[in-house]
Parts: sequence; C-alpha cells; structure tokens
Amino acid sequence: MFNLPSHTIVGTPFSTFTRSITLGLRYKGIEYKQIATTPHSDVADKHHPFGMLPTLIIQQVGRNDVRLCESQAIARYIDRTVPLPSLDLAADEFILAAIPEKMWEFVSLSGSQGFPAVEINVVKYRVQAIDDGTPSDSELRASIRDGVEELKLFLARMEGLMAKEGYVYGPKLTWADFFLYPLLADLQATPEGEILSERMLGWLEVMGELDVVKATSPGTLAVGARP
Ligand SMILES: N[C@@H](CCC(=O)N[C@@H](CS)C(=O)NCC(=O)O)C(=O)O
Repeated sequence: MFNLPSHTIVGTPFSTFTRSITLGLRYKGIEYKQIATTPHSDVADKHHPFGMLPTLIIQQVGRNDVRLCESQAIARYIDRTVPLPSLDLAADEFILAAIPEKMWEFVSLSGSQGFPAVEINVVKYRVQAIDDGTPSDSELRASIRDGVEELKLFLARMEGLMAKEGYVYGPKLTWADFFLYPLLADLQATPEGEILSERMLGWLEVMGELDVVKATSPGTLAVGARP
C-alpha cells in the first residue's frame, strides 16, 4: 500500500453524516483521528465554510492540508484513494439497480430527504423532550404527528428501492447502507422506532453485526449519548 496521508475527521460521533464517513474509513482500513465537535462550534466553523459536519482534513507531508467537506465528496475521495474493499456497485453486482449510479441516488436521497425526515422533524424533538422532561409523551406525539406521517412515507419509498433482504443491494454492502444506517439507528433508539417495518428492522439487525457499526456506535444516540 502506498503512503496514505493522515486523516482527521471533524465531527461528533453523534452526527449521522459524520458516522457515514467514519463507517467508510473504518471499512476501508483508513486510520483517522476524530475531533468530536458540534456544528457551528469554532472548530467546525474553522474547517467548514458553513460550519457543518463533517469535514475531512487530509494532511500530506510537504503539502498544504486539504479540507474536504460534503459527505458524498468525502466518500468519493475515500473510494479513489482506497478502492478496495469496494463500497460501490460494480456493473455485475447490482441487483435491483438498473445502473451502478442508482447507489449514489440512494445515498443522496438518504441525505437530502432522510436527514430532515428522521432527525429534524422527529428525532430532534423526541430527544429534546427526553432531556427536558417535557412535553409529555402524548403531547409530543401530537406535535410530531405530521412529521411521523412524512417519515413513514420516506421509509416506504426507500424500502421500495431496496432488495428484499440483506443489505440495501442484497448481498453487496455499499455506501447506500452507510448513509442510511446512522439515521435509522437513531430512529430505532426512540419510541418512534415503532414505525420501522420488518424489512427495515431486519436490515438494521444485519448492519448491527458489522464490526464497523459496533466500532462507531460509542457517542451515538443508540447508546444514550448526546452531541
Ligand atoms: N450536505 C452535507 C450535510 C451535512 C449536515 O447536515 N450535517 C449536520 C450534522 S449531522 C450539520 O452540520 N447540521 C448543522 C446545520 O445544518 O447547520 C453533507 O453531506 O456533508
């Protein structure tokens, strides 16, 4: 293996986008340091033009550091520098997808539709209510009812893009799994996890057996952590 640069990921393990990247880094055997910070902290602002998470800092001897943000751009960097084991759908591996790029479609939908549907509209309110001890469970359920209905739609649509068993694309683990997993692991850790279908629960179980999933769970909602 050629000499890889050093890598530092800026983002709390609680951040779902950050976890998608640490899942990929670990799966590819890329060592990294992690600066566990929240969005819009001084350190997040210093490394990301919009103060968001994550940023990957790539340090190469004799060269200026590169700061790479946007998780899909980081995933492309990881794939280019360490192609194997692959997290892509090769032309002969896809099951449901008509073309390998469908995997990136799934990734993009997980971020653009899934993050708001899971985290912003539902999980965030539930966690706040747990931490504050108010509103009551029934008041909270009433206030997030619309969000939960939207979330059911999101889950059904994503499930429609998935193979019937195994990973998102059946036997082949891909970035699609790593981008959806942190969101649904958070959802499962809340009472609203009750809306998860049998297929999604089965998928979460399969994912939960991966070493990289176990290794990236400290600091997440599922183990009771906070940002
Ligand atoms: N498109 C970005 C989204 C990253 C993102 O939304 N990260 C969350 C934390 S998981 C964040 O920084 N939120 C703060 C904000 O939206 O201002 C990516 O793919 O990296």
